[in-house]
Amino acid sequence: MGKKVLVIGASGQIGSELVLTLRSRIGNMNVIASDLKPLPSGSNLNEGPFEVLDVLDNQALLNVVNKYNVTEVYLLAALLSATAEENPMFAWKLNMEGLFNVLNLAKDKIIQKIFWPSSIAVFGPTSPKNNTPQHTIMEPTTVYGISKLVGERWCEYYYNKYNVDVRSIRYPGLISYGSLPGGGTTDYAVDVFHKAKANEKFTCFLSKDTTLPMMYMDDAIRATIDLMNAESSSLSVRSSYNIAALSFSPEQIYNEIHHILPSFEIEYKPDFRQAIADSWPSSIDDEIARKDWGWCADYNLKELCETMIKNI
Ligand code: NAD
Ligand code: AKB
Repeated sequence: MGKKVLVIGASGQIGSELVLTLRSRIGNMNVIASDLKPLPSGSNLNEGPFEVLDVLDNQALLNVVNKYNVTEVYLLAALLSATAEENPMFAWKLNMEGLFNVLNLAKDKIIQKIFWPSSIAVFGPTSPKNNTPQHTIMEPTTVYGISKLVGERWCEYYYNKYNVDVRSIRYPGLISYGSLPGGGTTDYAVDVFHKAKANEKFTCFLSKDTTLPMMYMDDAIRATIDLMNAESSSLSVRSSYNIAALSFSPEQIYNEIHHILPSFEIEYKPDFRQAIADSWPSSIDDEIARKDWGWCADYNLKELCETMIKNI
């Protein structure tokens, strides 16, 4: 039986790009996209199967997995950092129960492999801020970060205890033009391009010198697929891998965009997301991902800005 992949949360910022890449590699019919929300007409996810699916509905999840003989699940449904702070109990429920529902499918040998993303949000104010190592102090102060850190611990537990082949990456803030981000603290770094292209002044919700780890979406998708294709024996981390590409502040990205669009203006009005950003690393050490499965980022800040401005 061939590979059949189910992507849960497929209409989001990552899913909408991941589904297209997976379909181009293994065929449209072998990648089942699913989301809580029905697809809008004309969506480019319409080229292959799509199911309306709530990951919290265990029976509905099992039905979809059985219907398509799914072998691998990419679980992307979650509340992100800013939205999670506004609804902590629901964020905990979605981020944890969704993960358990999928982990248990693998524990019961119904599926063979899982991808579940973690985040740089697993680190907190007591973690080293620069070149944050893979293994270090982790005391996250956001509900999102707590749910991701606990999720990582469960992934490792399921691997050790039940031999569940679950793989994970701690994504930094992801930047893409294909779809809008869904409620994170790094969203400003996508919004800024939309305002610049619309010739409007941008009000940034972080202060100008807040440096965070970021990555262009193509690099993140490639990392995800490379990790999923890596030999199991080469993976020394079964919680979640640090990966890094670049780090910049709002002022630095503004300067880069301003170079290309000289009339673009920005102002800074930090809100509650400033405290979240202040608790996160500025840069990440990804040595172990490089060594284990050959991870290496492609895009630098200049290429990222040029690509975003050209394509929005
Ligand atoms: P997103 O908010 O853009 O997309 C999430 C999707 O999940 C949405 O389409 C939403 O409709 C769907 N969804 C919500 N509840 C659902 C449910 N109960 N059942 C099924 N689908 C549901 O998020 P994203 O940016 O694509 O992030 C995907 C994953 O990657 C998340 O786990 C997130 O924490 C992680 N991550 C993202 C980033 C980033 O910068 N985008 C960085 C680090 C980690
Ligand atoms: C967020 O800002 O919540 C996400 C993330 C870094 O996890 N982009």
